[in-house]
Amino acid sequence: MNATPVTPLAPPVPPGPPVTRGFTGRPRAFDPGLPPGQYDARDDWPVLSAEVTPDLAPADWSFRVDGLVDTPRVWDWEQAHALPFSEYAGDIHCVTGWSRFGTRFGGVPLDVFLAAAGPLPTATHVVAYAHTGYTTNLPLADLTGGRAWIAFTHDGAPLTAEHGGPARLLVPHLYFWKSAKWIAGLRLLDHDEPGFWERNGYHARGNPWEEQRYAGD
Ligand SMILES: Nc1nc2c(c(=O)[nH]1)N[C@H]1C(S)=C(S)[C@@H](COP(=O)(O)O)O[C@H]1N2
Ligand SMILES: [Mo]
Repeated sequence: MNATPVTPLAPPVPPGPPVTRGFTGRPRAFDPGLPPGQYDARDDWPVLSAEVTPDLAPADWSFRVDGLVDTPRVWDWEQAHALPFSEYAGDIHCVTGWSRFGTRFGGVPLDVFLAAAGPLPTATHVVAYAHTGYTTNLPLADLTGGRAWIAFTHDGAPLTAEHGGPARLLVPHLYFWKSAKWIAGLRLLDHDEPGFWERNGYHARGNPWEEQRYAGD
């Protein structure tokens, strides 16, 4: 089967006013349990990809940690699956406005990969890069403390290609554009270096609870 082509995102799309639900005429459900300005997408899980979905087999997937580390490391599919797994059960938030309650992802905590590579004391930031060339930057501290994963499953099933399978970064406490699909590696740096959306005006950190959507927010 061929990979499904997805509509590329036009850079950068402001979230705009909430869309009304046609048949009730009521605005979308803004939920007090969600970060400001977000609505509950319910069962809908939109696909948002700037690139065409790659046909990336597990055998062709690898994950590197390089840059300011003691030992640059690379894991293939089997090596990564020999590492301790854990689950994330909770919400995700896209900067375009949709959120999903109670998602469930499985994977390996980033702490495990980082401990193996050994970040140097000078490392403060990370550029996450995908097998497709997509990049996004994050403070190193946002990837530690059991808050970030290399995710292989969603609801117990292998991650589908359009949602980043075979493996994606998952950093659910930040806006979802930080969760790079088809993740290939992390480069540790001693400074912040904007990634794809960040060069196009999006915020360097992207904390949804502080509504850090755009640079300057
Ligand atoms: N490689 C890659 N990763 C990406 C993106 C992308 O365009 N390419 N989009 C980001 C954005 S804006 C969001 S909201 C989520 C979307 O993930 P989903 O398509 O599984 O919902 O992936 C993020 N990771
Ligand atoms: Mo997004």
